[in-house]
Amino acid sequence: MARKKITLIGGGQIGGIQALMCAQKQLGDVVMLDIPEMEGMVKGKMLDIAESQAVGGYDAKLTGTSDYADIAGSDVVIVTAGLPRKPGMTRDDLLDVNVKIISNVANNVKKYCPDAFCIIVTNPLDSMVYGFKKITGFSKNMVCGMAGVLDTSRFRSFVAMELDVSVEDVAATVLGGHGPTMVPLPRLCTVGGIPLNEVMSQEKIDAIVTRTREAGTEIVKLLGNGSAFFSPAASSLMMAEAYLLDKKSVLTAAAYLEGEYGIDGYYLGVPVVIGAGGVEKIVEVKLTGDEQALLDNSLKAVKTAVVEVDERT
Ligand code: TXD
Repeated sequence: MARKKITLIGGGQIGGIQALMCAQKQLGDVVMLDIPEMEGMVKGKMLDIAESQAVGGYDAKLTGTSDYADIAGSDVVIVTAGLPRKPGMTRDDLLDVNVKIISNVANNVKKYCPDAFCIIVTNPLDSMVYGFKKITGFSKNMVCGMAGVLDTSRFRSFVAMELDVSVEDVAATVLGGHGPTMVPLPRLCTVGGIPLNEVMSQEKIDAIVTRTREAGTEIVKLLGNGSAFFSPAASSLMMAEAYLLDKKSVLTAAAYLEGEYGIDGYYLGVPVVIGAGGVEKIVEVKLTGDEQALLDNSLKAVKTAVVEVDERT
C-alpha cells in the first residue's frame, strides 16, 4: 500500500511538532508548506526530522516547500498558517490578518487537493474554518476545525492533576467556540466511569471549568511570545489519524451545523465521529436548559466573527 500524504500548511511552532509526530506515528509522507520567505526554515525543519529517522526507526519522505504544486494529491491537509497570539491579545484580534492568509490557503487547496480531509487550526478557529469552507466549497464532512480535542484534553488534564489519577481514566466533553465562551460539560465528565461530582467538590469543578476556558491565555502569558503548540499539534494529529486509520473516533471538533443543536449555517464545537468518511456524524447530546444557553452564548461570539469573515471573503 502506497504511503498516505499529509500536508501541513504553516511550518511554525505547531507545524514543526506536527511533522515530527506524523513521522513518529508513521502516518505517511509529509509536505510542509510556508511562505517563500520561510522556505529555508521549512526545508531545514524537514531535513532535521529526516535526519532523526535513522535513530527513531521510522520512515517517511519529508518535504519543505513554498510551492503549492508540491501538495497535489494530499490525503490530509492541516492548516496552521497565520499569526499566533501575543500576551494581551484575544483570538479575535487575529481575524484581520488571518482571514487573508486563510483565503489564500483555501484557494490553493481547492486547486491542488480537492479530495483532502482538511483540518483548520488557525485562530480565531470557528470563523477561520467557516471561511475556508466558504472559499473551497468543499463538502462539510471534509472540512473541520481543531479546538474541542484540545479544550477537552485540557479539561481532562486538570481533573487528573487535581485527583492525582491517570488522565486516561478521565472522559469529558467541551463544546462551543474556541474562546472564553466555550462550554465545558462537567455533567458528562467521568473518572473511571464515576460521575465527576461524586469525586470532586463543586467548588473545585467550577475552578477547573474556569481554568479550562482560560487555558490558552494561561500558556500565552507564560510563553510570553506565541501560543501553545505541543498540545495543539497532538490534538490535530489525533483527528488526522482518526481519518487516515478510519478509527471512527468520537471527539469534539468544530463541525458545520445544519440544524443540530438548533444551529444552522455555522461551525461550532460539537461531538462528532471521524473516520474514513471525514466527519461522518454529528452526535447530538441532550443538553440541559443552562447548557444550551451557554452554547447559544458561545455561538453569539462566533457569529460576530463570521460577519467579519463574510465581509472579507
Ligand atoms: O486550538 C487551536 N485551534 C489553536 C490554534 C491552539 C493554539 C494556536 N492556534 C493558532 O494556530 C494560532 O493562534 C495561530 O493562528 C496558528 C498557528 O500557531 P503557531 O504557534 O504554529 O504560529 P507560528 O509559529 O507563527 O506559525 C505560523 C506559520 C509561520 O511559519 C508563518 O510563516 C506561516 O504560518 N504563514 C503562512 N504559511 C503559508 N501561507 C501563508 N500565507 C502564511 N502566512 C503565514
